[in-house]
Amino acid sequence: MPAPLEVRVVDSHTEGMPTRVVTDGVGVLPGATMLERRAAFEAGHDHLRTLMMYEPRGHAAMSGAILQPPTRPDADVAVLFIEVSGCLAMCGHGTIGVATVMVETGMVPVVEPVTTVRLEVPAGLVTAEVEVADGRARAVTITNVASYVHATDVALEVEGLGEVVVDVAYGGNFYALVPAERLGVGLAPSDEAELLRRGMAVVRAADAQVAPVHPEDPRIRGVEHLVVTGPGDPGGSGGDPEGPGVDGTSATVIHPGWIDRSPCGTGTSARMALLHHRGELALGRPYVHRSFIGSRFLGRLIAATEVAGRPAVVPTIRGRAWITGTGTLRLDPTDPFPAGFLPALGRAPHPDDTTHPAPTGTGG
Ligand code: PYC
Repeated sequence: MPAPLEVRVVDSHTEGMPTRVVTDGVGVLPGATMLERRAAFEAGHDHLRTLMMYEPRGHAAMSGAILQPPTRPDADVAVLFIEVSGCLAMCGHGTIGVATVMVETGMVPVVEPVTTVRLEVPAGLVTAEVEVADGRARAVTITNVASYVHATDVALEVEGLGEVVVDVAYGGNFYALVPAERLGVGLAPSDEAELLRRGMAVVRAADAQVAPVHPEDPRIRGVEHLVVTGPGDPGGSGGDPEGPGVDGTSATVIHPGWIDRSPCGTGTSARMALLHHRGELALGRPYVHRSFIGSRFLGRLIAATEVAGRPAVVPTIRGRAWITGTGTLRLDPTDPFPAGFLPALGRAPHPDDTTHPAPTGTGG
C-alpha cells in the first residue's frame, strides 16, 4: 500500500481570514515564473488545493499559500496563493499571513524593529515590512502590485436582479465594485446569505460581460471577486487605524460563494485605485477599511505609476496576523475523499466518485 501523503503547514489568520501556509510536502512546481508554476499546479495538482482547502481539512472560506523557492533573484520566497475558488494572482491577507509566519518561525533572518520579506507572487513582486518586537510580528505593511481602474459605470445584465451598474478595478486580482445600497443588501454578518446570493450573480455577470484581461499578461484575467462597498463613519478615521472611525466599509464576495473575513488586501487596493481615479483619495492619505466582521486594514496609495500606459497607483496595506497552529495534514491512501468535499458549495462527491484522482505530492 502506498505511504500516506503528508503536507506540513502553519495555520494563521489575518484580521480574521485564514492563511494555511504550506511549508513542505508539495515539492517544487515546474515553471520558470510563478505564473507558469500556477498553470502547472492547476493542470496537474489541483486536487492538492482541494485536499488542503475543502472539508474535512478546511472549510468553505479556507485560504492558503504554498511556499516555493523564488524564480527571480530579487525575491526571498515565492508564493502560490490557493483558496476554495482556485489559485489567485495575488492575495493581500495571505501575504500578511506568510510574512508573519516566516518571521515568527525563523524562516527569514529576523531584524528588529522591521524585517523586510520580498515575495514573488504570480502577479509580480510584493514586499512585506514586518514590525517585529521581542521576536513577534506586531503588524505587516505590504507594498502591492500596481493597481488601476479597468472600467467605470458598466451596466451589467444580472440574472434575477436586472441591470446593475458596477466599476471594475485591478488590485492584484480584478474586482467588480458596487455600493451595498445599489445591490439592496446590508454589510453585517447577518446579511451573509443575501450578500452571497446577489453578489455571486453580479460576479458571474461581470466575469462574462466585462471579462477583463491584464494588459501586461493575459494569464491574469476574469472577475471572481466583488467588493460590496459601504460608507465610512462621519469624519472618517482621521488617519488613526486604532481609533473608532473608518473611511470605508465593505464585504468582499468571492467565487464560488464565500465572504472574506478580512477587508481583503487586493480588494482594498482596487477600491483605493477607484477612489483615486474619482479624485476622492489623494496619494499619501490613510484609508481605514473595515470588513464585514469588523476587522480593519490601513491602506495608503504611496505613488502614481502606469500599467501599459494606463494611470495606476501603488498601494500599501497594513494589517496583523497571528499563528493559530502548526501541523501535518495527512491523506491515508484508503481515504474515500482524496480531494476533499465542500457541501456548503455543492461539492460533495459520493465516496464512489472516481472523478477525483488520488493525490500525490510533486516530489518534495
Ligand atoms: O486579501 O487580497 C486578499 C484576498 C483575496 C481573496 C481573499 N483575500
